[in-house]
Amino acid sequence: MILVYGGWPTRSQRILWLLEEMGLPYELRLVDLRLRREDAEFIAVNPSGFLPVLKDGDVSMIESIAMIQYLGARYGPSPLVPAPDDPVWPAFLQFLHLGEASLAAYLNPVVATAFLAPAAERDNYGVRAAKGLFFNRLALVETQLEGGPHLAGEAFTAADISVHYALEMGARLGLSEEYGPAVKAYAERLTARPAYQRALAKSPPRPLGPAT
Ligand SMILES: N[C@@H](CCC(=O)N[C@@H](CS)C(=O)NCC(=O)O)C(=O)O
Repeated sequence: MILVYGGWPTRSQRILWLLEEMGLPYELRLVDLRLRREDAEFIAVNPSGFLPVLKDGDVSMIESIAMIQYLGARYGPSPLVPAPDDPVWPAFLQFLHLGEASLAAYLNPVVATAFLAPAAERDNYGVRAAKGLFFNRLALVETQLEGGPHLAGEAFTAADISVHYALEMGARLGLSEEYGPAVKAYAERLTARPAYQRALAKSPPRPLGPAT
């Protein structure tokens, strides 16, 4: 049985949503991001202490985009994870990775600063630069969506799941007012998907920020 360590709001959303879309059975082991260092079982599977972790038999993985590629290859074929002979494959791969490497990853220091930094250090050059890089790359998403309903073309794929997580992360940081019209409409449309709603129902959102 596939086991996912995580819960809302973390990148485990990507994996839970994909598993629901693919109709694969899985178990969710909730890990509270704020208390993870005290969760000995979780720290044993990822000593660096970040989420999500995916376990599948002897397989143990700690990068969400790699997990998406693993699940598609191991349990596909699936239209969610197009194959190399599919004409949409290059666009799929590009936006699949852009969602983490060029969007969500830039927001990690913004989250840490917003929730953990002393008030006087919240608005600093590094955070402004990270937000600038996020919006610079987000412009590519806006342009792509002006040409079609999803990032790899007509069909919804896991590239949309990847990027959507970054959009939610930005929204939690109060950045969504600055999203373009195509991105705003797309974010709302994707959230209405039944598989997204099923995944969310299994893992009610927890607050970000330090445990009280
Ligand atoms: N590139 C990794 C990023 C993982 C990551 O940053 N996870 C966040 C939660 S969504 C986390 O655990 N942050 C706390 C930390 O890095 O210590 C992935 O895509 O899985």
